[in-house]
Amino acid sequence: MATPHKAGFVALAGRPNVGKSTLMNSLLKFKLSIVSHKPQTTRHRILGILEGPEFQACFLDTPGLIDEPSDHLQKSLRVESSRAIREDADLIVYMVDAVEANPEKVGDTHVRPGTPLLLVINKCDRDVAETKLAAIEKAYSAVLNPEKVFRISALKGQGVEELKAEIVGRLPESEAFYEKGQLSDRWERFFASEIVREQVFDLYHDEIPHAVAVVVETFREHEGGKPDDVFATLYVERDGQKGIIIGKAGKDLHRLTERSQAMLEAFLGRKVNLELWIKVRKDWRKDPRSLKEFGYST
Ligand SMILES: Nc1nc2c(ncn2[C@@H]2O[C@H](COP(=O)(O)OP(=O)(O)OP(=O)(O)O)[C@@H](O)[C@H]2O)c(=O)[nH]1
Ligand SMILES: [Mg+2]
Repeated sequence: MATPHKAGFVALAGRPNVGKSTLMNSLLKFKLSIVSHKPQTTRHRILGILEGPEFQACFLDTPGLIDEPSDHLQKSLRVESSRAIREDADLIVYMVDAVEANPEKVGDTHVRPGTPLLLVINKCDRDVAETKLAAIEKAYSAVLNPEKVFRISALKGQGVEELKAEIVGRLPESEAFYEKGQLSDRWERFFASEIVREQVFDLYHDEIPHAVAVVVETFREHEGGKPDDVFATLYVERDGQKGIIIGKAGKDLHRLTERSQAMLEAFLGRKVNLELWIKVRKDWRKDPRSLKEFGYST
């Protein structure tokens, strides 16, 4: 008898910066989700599909969970995460940062009982004492009651194959949810805006990356080898931020455009002509209408 097909949704949950997006990319062996060393990089639930002939694991990368949202954007991020974790997931992979986690202060994990959960202690390539790892495992297990605990390095790929096998083994029997061969439910336009945002996280400091929203206005493909046109607007909250992004004689904006274009070309596997425009939308993070316009759920 043929093995029944398995499929399900696997939410990657945890505080900001623990390595959720890095793990999803490592599982997919493809850089789908943007990563930075600054917290609150991911702003949407991002679907990444891993499949084999007999399974389809639909990973949901989520914005890092924060306790007290301070503006509408952060509220929107929390809604996205909660929905993925509490409503969509057949399995939760809850990630903890081995270096940053404080086993004495687990706090609210935002996870409600009822969905099977794997506890993943990430960044184990860093120098962390065994006593600390054991304390993290104990403290988080007491709150989350995991089916199993993994110690991994998403960055180095250590332990990722074992985790993947466990996840696939736990998928419920089901038909595929998405057409086979599909990698995500978002399109090139979305990933183009994310790639620009990743470069903003990389090149600018302090509040700037958090104050930028990227909207792709035009994505025009051309026949006959002419590069695709990608025109995007970067919204910032204040005039001063616009000046910082542009830099002296436009130098910084030029560097941002150049780097984003190279990354986008690598992602798409074809040439693009990227143009970026900067506009001020005062305090957009506090304005539900702007959030909606920029593609955030409200
Ligand atoms: N040393 C080490 N660094 C890691 C590991 N996994 C992720 N990182 C780094 O941790 C930082 C955060 O990684 P992300 O994948 O963006 O974290 P995230 O949980 O998606 O963060 P948010 O989207 O802000 O919630 C990046 O600088 C990663 O390179 C790991 O296993 N080891
Ligand atoms: Mg992320």
